[in-house]
Amino acid sequence: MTQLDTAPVTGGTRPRHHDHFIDGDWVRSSGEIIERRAPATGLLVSQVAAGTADTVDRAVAAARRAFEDDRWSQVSGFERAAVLHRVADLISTHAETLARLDAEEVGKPILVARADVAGAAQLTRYAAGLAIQMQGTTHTNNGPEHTGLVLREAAGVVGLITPWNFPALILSQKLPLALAAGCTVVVKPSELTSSSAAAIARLYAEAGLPDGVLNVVTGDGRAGAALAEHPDVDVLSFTGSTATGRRIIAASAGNLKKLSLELGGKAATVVFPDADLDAAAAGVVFGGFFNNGECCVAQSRLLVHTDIAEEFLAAVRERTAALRVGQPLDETTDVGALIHEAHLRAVVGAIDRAEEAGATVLVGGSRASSPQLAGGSFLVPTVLDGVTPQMAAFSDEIFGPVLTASRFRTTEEALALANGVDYGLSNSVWSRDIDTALPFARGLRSGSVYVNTVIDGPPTMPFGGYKTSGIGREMGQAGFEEFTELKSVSIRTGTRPGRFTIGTPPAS
Ligand code: TXE
Repeated sequence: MTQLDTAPVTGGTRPRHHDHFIDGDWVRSSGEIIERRAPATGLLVSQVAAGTADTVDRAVAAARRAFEDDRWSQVSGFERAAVLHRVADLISTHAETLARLDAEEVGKPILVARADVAGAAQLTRYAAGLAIQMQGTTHTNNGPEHTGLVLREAAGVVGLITPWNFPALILSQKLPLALAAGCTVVVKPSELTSSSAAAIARLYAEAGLPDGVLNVVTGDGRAGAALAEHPDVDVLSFTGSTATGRRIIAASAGNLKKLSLELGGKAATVVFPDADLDAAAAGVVFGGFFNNGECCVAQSRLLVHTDIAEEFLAAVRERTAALRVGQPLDETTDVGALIHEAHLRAVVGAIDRAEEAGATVLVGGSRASSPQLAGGSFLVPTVLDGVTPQMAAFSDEIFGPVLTASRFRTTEEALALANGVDYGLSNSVWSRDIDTALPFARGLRSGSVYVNTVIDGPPTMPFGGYKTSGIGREMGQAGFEEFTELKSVSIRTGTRPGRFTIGTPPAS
């Protein structure tokens, strides 16, 4: 069975080292090394090779060779599904190891990391089903002598660039679906959290994925940029910041590659007076602080009706104050360490600026003071009240454990506030009245809406953004189709010659 390199999660003192995975081989690089320190302890936990444009070239060439012979794109969907099912089994077998790698490198609570890995296995199994279901359409609407076939085909070589907040999960929102379609892949994981991607690549190899079908180039934005601009990459799927998404659009212009971009968010969670207020308070706190708030679907803007604002905010404050900030690998931790010290400073800066602009801190607002957490980038979960649309905290993604609170009087005002930001990834609404909740959900300009629930839904539902939250969809049939092309084949039978009048020799 594949041994995954887990030190020092398992107590070792040697940092993990990850090389590039190209054409079935682990390629040791003699160049620059990027070090990763665990954000909770400052301990050096892993080192990755910094991929260059040359490394990306080699990986793309391997993926192209693998795409063009018969080892993957031309095998049956049933064979591809069998490999993906084996990968799903292996992810489940190694679930605890994968979860610990992500918890350590991201700083996220182990309970969240375990749920991520379970999600990764489920997505891989879902993708196996898609491999079998891959199908096009037939068109018999153009007369008896014409038959149209629309073939759904693998799009080619796919580049996947993933972020640090859900390393195993976001990789699995993309990779198995691309493979299910018959594509070959080059992955560039975040330089901050490469270990689970390297481990998952080993599991794909153990499951029998042919060499060259999956390649992993580690490294930072330089490797990502090389992949985004590579002329032989057909599709690029990216999750990360809107700023980097814009750079990727520009970089991809050379060969007009197909893009799928899942970018930032600034979700509103709207609470009406008739909501189940207990459930709503629990949902608001979960939505705001899940995964340390480092989450594109963080429900980071609470909009609460004035009639219940005082009572509801008191409940939210109480629940927030009860969250346990702690070491990521501690089973009782609700909120772990932020991704790195610079990010913690940026989040504290956003809180300070909101206060200067007139917001008040209901709870939290500073880094955790406990001596056990002194070595890491821990922030006390924070609720800011009195946040207005004029403040940056209302519209800018903070990406940390910070919930802003604003009030509304009418449904129209709530909808305008919810939609009044550039992002449109997700929102949520809490009301027991279907006549309130459903029209409100329909009025929201976002790719996902949660009604009386939060950050919820199976992998069969597409996920992606309106407005600056992105282009395209992940998961669901729509996510699968991002990795395919359609080919229309027109077939004519019967009296063909009579149809073509241009170039017909004159009758003599
Ligand atoms: O993201 P980047 P960062 C948001 C969040 C966070 C901010 C910055 O607000 O605070 O982004 O995080 C690769 N061409 N999100 O700096 O830079 C990079 O190596 C191609 C939201 O980590 O977008 C990494 O693999 N690739 C988000 C990936 O892009 C490039 C999740 C993401 O990095 C590149 C993470 C370039 N020019 C952060 N530059 C979400 N949607 O959930 C960097 N990369």
